[in-house]
Amino acid sequence: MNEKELPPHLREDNLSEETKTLISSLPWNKDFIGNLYKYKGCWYYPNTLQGVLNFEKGFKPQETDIILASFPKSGTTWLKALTIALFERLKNSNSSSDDDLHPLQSDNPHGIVPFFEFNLYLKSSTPDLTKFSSPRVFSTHMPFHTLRLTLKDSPCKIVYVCRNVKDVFVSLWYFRCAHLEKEVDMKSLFESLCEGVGSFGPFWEHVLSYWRGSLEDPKQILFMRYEEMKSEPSAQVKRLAEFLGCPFTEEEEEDGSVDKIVELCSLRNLSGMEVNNSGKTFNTVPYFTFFRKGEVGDFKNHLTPEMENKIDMIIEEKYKGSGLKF
Ligand code: PAP
Repeated sequence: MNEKELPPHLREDNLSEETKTLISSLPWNKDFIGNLYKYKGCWYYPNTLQGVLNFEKGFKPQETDIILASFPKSGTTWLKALTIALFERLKNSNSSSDDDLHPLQSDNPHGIVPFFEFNLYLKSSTPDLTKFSSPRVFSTHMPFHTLRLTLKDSPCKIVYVCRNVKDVFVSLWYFRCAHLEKEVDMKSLFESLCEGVGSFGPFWEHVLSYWRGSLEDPKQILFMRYEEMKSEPSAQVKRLAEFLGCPFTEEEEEDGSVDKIVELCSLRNLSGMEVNNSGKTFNTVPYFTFFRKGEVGDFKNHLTPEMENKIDMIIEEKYKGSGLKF
């Protein structure tokens, strides 16, 4: 594949000399996109790793920061939209008129809440963060054990969204096919996921790092599940609002504010917006590729019984004794 066709975070053209030296000592692998390097237990494409290293070097947390974390394809876009809408409602209660465009109508959730490693820190360890007002909301796909080293003892809040790995896999396959504009071999993507070798993998360690973190400190980490957000959206949005310190008032609950946010952030509504059909991320990924079916259990239309069995066995082994169930 021609490197120049890839979004910047998947390429290998932005590495400092220091990073080149570092990666020459790291475990190495390769997939259909390019080289992967294992850093602190997690696999990264080279430029993404540069973003992680820049973040580690330069990020200074503030106490009020909010970090939205996930393994790719677990509900990141949705969680970002809900968080944006929850804070926006606080601003809007008195000051705005009906003609004001909601932020979600003028930009995609990824444009409003950038990733540390793909966007803000991709090229520099000292990006300009002055445009973020408090609470600053950021996102990441890094595992918690990496994130926590940079956050040190900061009390900033982390929301992690987790999704059934089988649906994550199917979603990832569609996403890769869409942005590479070719049909990616499903079997080899499946094998890499099972072996844990893939961008931000292994999946199991990723989920477990946040799961354990949330058990240790439930005030700092909220562990959410895509499946619960689908089956009881209002309850989950209220839970998110409480954790973020902006709970719904009784009055709001009575006037249907919760349902309005659920509706505003629904897949149907967001994917129909002009901005999400025409724009691209900082990394040139078209916004529309973040919206597809949004169903629980779509894996049943794609995985063979053998594939399902294989994943079930891995899940059982990896999550044994952790209290985490799918
Ligand atoms: P990312 O990690 O690359 O940002 P992410 O948003 O986590 O991607 O995952 C995309 C999935 O979330 C897609 O799932 P699917 O392929 O199974 O359909 C996408 O459809 C789904 N999704 C995006 N927005 C929403 C939403 N508002 N509600 C529910 N699901 C959504």
